[in-house]
Amino acid sequence: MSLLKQQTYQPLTEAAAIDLALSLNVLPKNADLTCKEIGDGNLNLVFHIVDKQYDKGIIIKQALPYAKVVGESWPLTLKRAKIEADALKIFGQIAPDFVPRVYYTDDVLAVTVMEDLSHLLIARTGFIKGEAYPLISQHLGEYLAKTLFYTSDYGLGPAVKKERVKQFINPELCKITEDLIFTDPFYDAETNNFEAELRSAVEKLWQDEVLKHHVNILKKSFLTDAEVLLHGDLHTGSVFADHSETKVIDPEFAFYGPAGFDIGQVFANLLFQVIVNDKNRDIFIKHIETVWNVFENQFSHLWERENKEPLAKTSEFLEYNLSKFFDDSLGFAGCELIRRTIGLAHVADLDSIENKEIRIAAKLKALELGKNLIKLRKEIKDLKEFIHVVETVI
Ligand code: SR1
Ligand code: MG
Repeated sequence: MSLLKQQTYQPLTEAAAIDLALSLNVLPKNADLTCKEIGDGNLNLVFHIVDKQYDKGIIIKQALPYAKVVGESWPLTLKRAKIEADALKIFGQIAPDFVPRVYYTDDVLAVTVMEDLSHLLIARTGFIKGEAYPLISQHLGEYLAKTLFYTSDYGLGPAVKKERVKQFINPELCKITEDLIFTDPFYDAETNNFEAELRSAVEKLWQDEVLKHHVNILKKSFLTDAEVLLHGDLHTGSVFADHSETKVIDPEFAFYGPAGFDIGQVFANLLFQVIVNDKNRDIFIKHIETVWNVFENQFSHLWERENKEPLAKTSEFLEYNLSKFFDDSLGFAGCELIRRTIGLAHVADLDSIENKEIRIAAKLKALELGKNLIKLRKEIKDLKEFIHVVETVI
């Protein structure tokens, strides 16, 4: 039976992914297709299907009913495929240059068929290989300004926004973030994973009551501040790039939350390169500055020209919002730095450093910087002071 008519979920094989591709009419009818499962993320299967003759491809992404990174003992909702497809469509309308096109979705198979981006590289992988992608920060700043403005009360109007909040209720994926970013790294949880050499620094974090109070405040913001439709997992493994293009993928963690969360994840994942990449350190500091400057400029422009709330257009209220986003983003960046260093899901920027002494030194810096950003976020008034705090640690 054709996969399209199946009423039940089944994980695809490479052969089944080819059958599905052929039945969708998104590739030429007589296509000679090859397929490879290339998923290297924590959660899903990703099939890359290529038409050898015309050198054209598509991606079929399928959610598994469990978290691949842990195994079948960690069940996970298939509904995240619909959340991801819906978010890709919305972000694709708002910022088409930076989002892959979606060709087909199937909620039963938990499948999204989308544009092949294999001419690009995952940004984290490129960074580790020494690439710096000159336009990535300009593009991410623009992506953030557009997606965070046009999904807010001020870009959508409160009634439509409330419908969206309902559409993107995403409790299981939010729980992963609540646990892995805001809870587990701050006590002796089983999910944590770190080298013995880090233990004394980690135990200091666990005993730091002031730090944990700040993390509680940030977690409360994540739980309750339904400001904008977030990507929800905007690290550099969710970005494809080359010297001229940037595409943001994988919004399965999308939900209505605080705008600073997406910005903070971008900051933190660029900061890993500031910490480890001696050669390109200044370029990555510049990238961080550019993300914020482009975001601030373009968000302000949209706020002033497209605001649906006439009384909200004042420069004081814009400033109030930008200042909240900035403070929040530093705190969320701090939590991301810490959880990627000692929590369940690490980053290759740190873990791929072969020399143990250098790796441990880099991880200690990530922990120190994370802690400082969380505690000092409200005292850090602008980009200059932010970069100063970064430079005192590295
Ligand atoms: C069990 S999922 C672990 C991590 O992978 C995803 O990409 C998110 O970052 C999540 O926290
Ligand atoms: Mg992902």
